[in-house]
Amino acid sequence: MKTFLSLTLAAALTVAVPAYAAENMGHDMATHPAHHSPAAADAMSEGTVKRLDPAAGTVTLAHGPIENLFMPGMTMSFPVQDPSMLAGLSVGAKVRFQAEEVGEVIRITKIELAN
Ligand SMILES: [Cu+2]
Repeated sequence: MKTFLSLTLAAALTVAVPAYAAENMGHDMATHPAHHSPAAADAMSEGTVKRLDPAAGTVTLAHGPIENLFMPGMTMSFPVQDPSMLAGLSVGAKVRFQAEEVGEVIRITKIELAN
């Protein structure tokens, strides 16, 4: 009887552990795609320039997920920290950028051409 219980327990664990791990992995990949990146804290987000407004100091980006802001991909306008950061950018350019939330305002603190 003791042997039977041990085998049953071992079988249950063998099945339960991989199922749990697989479920967790799926969750992570779906909601936090860059979570395990070693440089996640200051990772650059990616985007494409859709519109530039140097007078207003804003750039509209179609951006991918912004990990540090928990923001999914979308198209939106960002104020930049300094309008001079827009120099060298053009509509259609692929960029990497860092966006930070200061108070209630999200600003781009770094932006560069991706290639
Ligand atoms: Cu956004």
